[in-house]
Amino acid sequence: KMFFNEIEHSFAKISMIHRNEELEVPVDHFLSAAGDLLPILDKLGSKAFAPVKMDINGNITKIRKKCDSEANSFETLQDIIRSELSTGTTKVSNSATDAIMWLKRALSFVAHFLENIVNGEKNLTTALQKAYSVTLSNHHSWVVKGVFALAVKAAPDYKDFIRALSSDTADLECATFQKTLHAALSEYTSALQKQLSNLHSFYLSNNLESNKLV
Ligand code: 6S8
Repeated sequence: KMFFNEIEHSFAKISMIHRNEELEVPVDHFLSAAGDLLPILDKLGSKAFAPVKMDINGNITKIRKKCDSEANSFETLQDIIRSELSTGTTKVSNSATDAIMWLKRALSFVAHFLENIVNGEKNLTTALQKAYSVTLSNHHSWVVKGVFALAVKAAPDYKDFIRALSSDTADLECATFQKTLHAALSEYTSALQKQLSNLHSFYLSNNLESNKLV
């Protein structure tokens, strides 16, 4: 394996599922792909990322629990939300609808960050700040914005980030390797963007997007 060392389940390999005329996001593969981001945060090594990891992991766990607790199995994330819509439980505390919304927001931040990298940004702080300002910052109070500002200071430099994505034997200076990594990152990011925008449309059309700040 030359790149994406830790990633077994890639967003790039997800096939969307047909429901009527629409495409929807498959539960299992999407949650596994989200979970595979967490070891990368570990590799980046900072304790500042622990709360971030817990947040993503917590939402994955909530969604999986919801699936395990129901007799009927949910194939798509939209299936889960439709089930909560039908029982009027989208707004109860710890609803799967809320967990999917926050996972979607976190991943949208990651996708914008990666898009900035794919477009040539080599300053990770800049890439993270730009991504934050168009995603999570819209849902954060000034207190959490302060937490973000602190966490961003623990961002690794570009080289360490690339190393964390790559296998131990990869030659990071090799042009062929760089091209391959760039292509893989680009494919990964656009697949993720597509799945998130599909989910986001579903939230908007069902009026499920909350505008409460945390
Ligand atoms: C709301 C909210 N969650 C929570 O209150 C806030 C948590 C902490 C936010 C700190 C933000 C700091 C980000 C710093 C990132 C720096 C990383 C650098 C890495 C290079 C919700 O929580 C619950 O989720 C929900 O379950 C429910 O309880 O109201 C609800 C109740 O509250 C958030 O705002 C989500 C925060 C998620 C941050 C995701 C960051 C991912 C970061 C980096 C990943 C980079 C990986 C590179 C991968 C490369 C792949 C190829």
